[in-house]
Amino acid sequence: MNQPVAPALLAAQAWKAVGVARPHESAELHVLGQATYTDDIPELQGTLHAALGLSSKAHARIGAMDLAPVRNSPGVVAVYTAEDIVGTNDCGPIIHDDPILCAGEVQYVGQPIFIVVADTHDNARRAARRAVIGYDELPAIFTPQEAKAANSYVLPPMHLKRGDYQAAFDMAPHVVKGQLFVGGQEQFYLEGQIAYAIPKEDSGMLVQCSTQHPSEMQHVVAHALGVHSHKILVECRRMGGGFGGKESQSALWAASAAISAAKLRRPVKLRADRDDDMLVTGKRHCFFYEYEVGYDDNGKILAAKVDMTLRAGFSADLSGPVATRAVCHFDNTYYLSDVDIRAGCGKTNTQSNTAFRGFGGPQGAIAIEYIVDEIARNLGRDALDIRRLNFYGKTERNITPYGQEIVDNVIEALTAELEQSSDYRARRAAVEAYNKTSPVLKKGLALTPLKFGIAFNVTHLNQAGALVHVYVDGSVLVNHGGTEMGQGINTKVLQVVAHELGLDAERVRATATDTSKVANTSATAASTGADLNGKAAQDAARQIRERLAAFAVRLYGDDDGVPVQFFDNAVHANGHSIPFPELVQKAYLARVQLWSDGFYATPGLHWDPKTMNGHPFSYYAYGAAVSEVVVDTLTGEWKLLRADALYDAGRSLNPAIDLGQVEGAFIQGMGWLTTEQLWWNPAGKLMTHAPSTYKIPGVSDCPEDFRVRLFDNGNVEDSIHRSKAVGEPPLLLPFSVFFAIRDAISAVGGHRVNPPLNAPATSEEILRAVSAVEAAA
Ligand code: MTE
Ligand code: LUZ
Ligand code: MOS
Repeated sequence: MNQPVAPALLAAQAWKAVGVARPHESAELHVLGQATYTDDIPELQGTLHAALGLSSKAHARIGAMDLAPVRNSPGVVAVYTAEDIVGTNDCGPIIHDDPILCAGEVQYVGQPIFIVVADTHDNARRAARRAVIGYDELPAIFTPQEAKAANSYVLPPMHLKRGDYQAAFDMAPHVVKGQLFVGGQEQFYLEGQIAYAIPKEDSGMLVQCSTQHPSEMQHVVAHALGVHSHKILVECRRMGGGFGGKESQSALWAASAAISAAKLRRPVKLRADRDDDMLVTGKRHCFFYEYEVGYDDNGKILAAKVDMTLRAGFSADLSGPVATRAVCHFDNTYYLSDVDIRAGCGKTNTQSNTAFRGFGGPQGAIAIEYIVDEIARNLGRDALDIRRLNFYGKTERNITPYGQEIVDNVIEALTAELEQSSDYRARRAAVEAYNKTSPVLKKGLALTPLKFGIAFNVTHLNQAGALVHVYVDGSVLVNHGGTEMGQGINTKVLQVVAHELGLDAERVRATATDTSKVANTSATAASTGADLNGKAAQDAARQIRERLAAFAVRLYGDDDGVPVQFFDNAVHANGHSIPFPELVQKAYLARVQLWSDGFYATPGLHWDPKTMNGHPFSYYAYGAAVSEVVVDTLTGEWKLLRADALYDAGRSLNPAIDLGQVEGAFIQGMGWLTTEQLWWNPAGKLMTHAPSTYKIPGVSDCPEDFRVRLFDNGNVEDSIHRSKAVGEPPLLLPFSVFFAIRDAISAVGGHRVNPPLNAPATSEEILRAVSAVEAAA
């Protein structure tokens, strides 16, 4: 017991493959243009190309349909409609209200009606335009407000309440009431939707697909073809971005390619052109809010009520879980004692909205931030002080409206650190001074916090599997259920495996996600990819390590209870250091199993969708950001001058990747709240269906002074190496940009009027708010 610590133990403790910044495993391939995306897979001889024929009406009964001109177009091989689908004509992920090909009644402009297969991509697209379709038009609903007025929902509305809202509201000395509209957002993955279906023997099908959810694609394709899942193999090496848009909505493309390939017994590729992709697929849900909040003289919230209506589009898709996440993020970092939160998934004749980074969380939280911002202005106080006053406590005021106790609250410390490092108070004074002498250009400053619950809010999805193979030469291959979309999951998972086996990360390789390797996987979503698959891969690697350790003891003897150590590419047992490949070689000859599967299910989760109560999240991630903008109040143009962001990635598995995720999410969220505007014409056609009219942030929109840091904080939960998820939560950081713009506008009226600013805060919207403030001041 009082022996000195064995040197091998000390060295083992110092060695690590996780928690170190290293490049993305495909970084070099990305830069060289050698990373293979689905469209880069060499095409097989006889490959055909499909395109979809789309509805030109928002809501109509299909009348006479003449597809002869399509069939007679150059290069066309086949045309398929709903009647040609052998199995189930459905690609809805939860509820079966989502036809692959529409029959009878079209529900939005852009809805697929038929598939045309031709010799080339171009011929297929040209042919698809030649259909002559008669429509009997029906009344259409487009906005969430219209849906609400018409009581038109894709799912029953949700309601979460705690305490006695009405009594608390009636007693409150002050109130704010209002409405807010926050627009949707196109995922704008750089690689569009694509699937390449290759028929195999005995009614089998291989589908190469850009998807966050290979298992779901497998199920949808199996159902559409009327075969069992074991006939279908779906593979995805990587996506050029998914951002939620390929969680469920890759299914239409996978199914259409597979239906065609099965009929023709030839490989069929379906690659969406950008305009078609944007016309057909769903986006982030826009939200319409009506709120009513009571507060005291200090700005403490006493009662809060919000009614949110989402634009679900024509079908349910993932709108239910999105709305649930919105309801569970309305509190953000604030304790709300007496609340009444409603959410309705408005049914509209538009694309079926779907997952997008944050998955309703950002939409839930921005409403309370808008309210807090108004309370502060009404009281003439700095919004940071009001935020702080309402923060969740650590030991009291720490139960969320849905009943989960918060045991990892660091928002106060994190905010204090950012307040200091960003020089918030001095800059507030400087902004005020600037605005006094600047009649046209107005500066604005805002600090906004975030809390984000980590886990799928559908409990059973919180599981993952992995396979680790150690080959006889000592090289290691890991395969897991997660998908790579640029976020670095493979890099993190291979670091975890390397760490477990004491190897440099270079010795471990990750391969394509493949439904024949790991079965029944969940979508790589809800930011849980590295959490779940990292744990599963660790489980697999650990089993191999244990077998190798037992084998090393057999060879070299026991070192009085000192465990065999794995580090520095070698195995250290009883004074011997054997290079890893050497021990592996010996183990193989001794017939030790050198591969293993691994599994993980997040413990402690439960959720009752009826009462909207339970413990839906494993833990919370936290963050905060400060943004400073200057707004030209005559033109509505603005610039982000400086942004400081602090994000709690726990014990980061890879700080380089995590910083990249925070920066990317910040800029993406800024685009959502400022420049990215989806616009449908009065007939319901989305007119912003290309980058020419839909403005995502460019490099020049990034702040020149951008200070992003990770907050040092180990996860209190036993997550993979005590890290925290990073994929989605930082999308809430640019709330600070939106509220800095609102602050600048408010300076026009001497901060006496709450600017009625909706999102996105485009130049037009900013000007509208400036005029409203001027009129009211
Ligand atoms: N980062 C990149 N580069 N590309 C993406 O498509 N998707 C985001 C986020 N970061 C995305 C991304 C979304 S929506 C999610 S849910 C997570 O990554 C999923 O990956 P993870 O769970 O492995 O973090
Ligand atoms: N829940 C969630 C989900 O919180 N995030 C998701 O991405 C998701 N996807 C499907 C079902 N539930
Ligand atoms: Mo991310 S929206 O959960 O795919």
